[in-house]
Amino acid sequence: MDDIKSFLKTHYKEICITASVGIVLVKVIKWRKKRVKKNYPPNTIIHHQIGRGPYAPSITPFAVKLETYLRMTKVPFMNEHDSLTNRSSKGKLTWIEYNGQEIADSEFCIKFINKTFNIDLDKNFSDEEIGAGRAIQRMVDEHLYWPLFLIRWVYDPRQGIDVGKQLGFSSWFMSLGVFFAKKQSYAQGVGRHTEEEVLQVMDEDLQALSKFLGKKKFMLGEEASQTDCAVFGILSQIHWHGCGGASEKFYKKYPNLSAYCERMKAEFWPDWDDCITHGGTRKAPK
Ligand SMILES: N[C@@H](CCC(=O)N[C@@H](CS)C(=O)NCC(=O)O)C(=O)O
Repeated sequence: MDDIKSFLKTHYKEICITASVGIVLVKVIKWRKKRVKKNYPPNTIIHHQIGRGPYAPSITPFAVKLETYLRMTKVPFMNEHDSLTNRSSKGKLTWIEYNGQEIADSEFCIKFINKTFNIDLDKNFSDEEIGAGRAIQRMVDEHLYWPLFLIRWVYDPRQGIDVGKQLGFSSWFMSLGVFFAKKQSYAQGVGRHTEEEVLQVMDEDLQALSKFLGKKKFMLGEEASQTDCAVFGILSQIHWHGCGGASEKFYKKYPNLSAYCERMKAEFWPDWDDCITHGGTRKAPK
């Protein structure tokens, strides 16, 4: 008995967290089971995303990336703002559905769109440019995302857009979010660095983007490409959603990135003001 008591005493934090996670998981599983599949218009991409953001169309870089691609390619699509609870088969937030077929992960979605609608935005670029574009996409999606994630969830969660407030999390739920954010970023690897090191690698990625962009209109040249969607998705979070003091401080050093964001917005989001909640003061009509 004493053993049990001392175990409970020393592990009460882990027990509480495990129990809370269990309750949340059971609720989500039950909810997903109850979910009724909706009928959508045929031959239309249904973009499941989490709802509009306060100053950019989403607080998720991957949703901004994918919707920018849908706009760039002009394929028929509609948004369904439900993916906070209705996640992809891979458990992530932005995904698409087409004539009942579900596709998860923004890059796989783009591949699917290209194949289905016979699109090749890369056709006017050289192999070297296409190769560089792929490397940049991987850098922003798979690396630069993580410092932003850590700033947003762990280092500075109340700064910038205050992610907990955006998602309607109570402070208890937010602590759970921070716990999982630490675990995820540790497993990915970037979360093993010190905060100073993380900010340093973030600055290096921004500098690389700025140097590569130089005076060009878009990442690969005068024409927009697939790469621009990933870059704009991530930069939109720094440019419009602040993400706390640290990222803004670095970002200010690269005015060509800032001008690039405004250019992407003007080119692909003429209805931007209808796609944001203006700091949460109103419902976005689109
Ligand atoms: N590789 C994925 C990444 C998507 C992703 O990481 N989304 C985040 C939101 S920004 C997410 O779903 N996080 C929730 C979670 O990991 O549980 C893609 O390109 O779609």
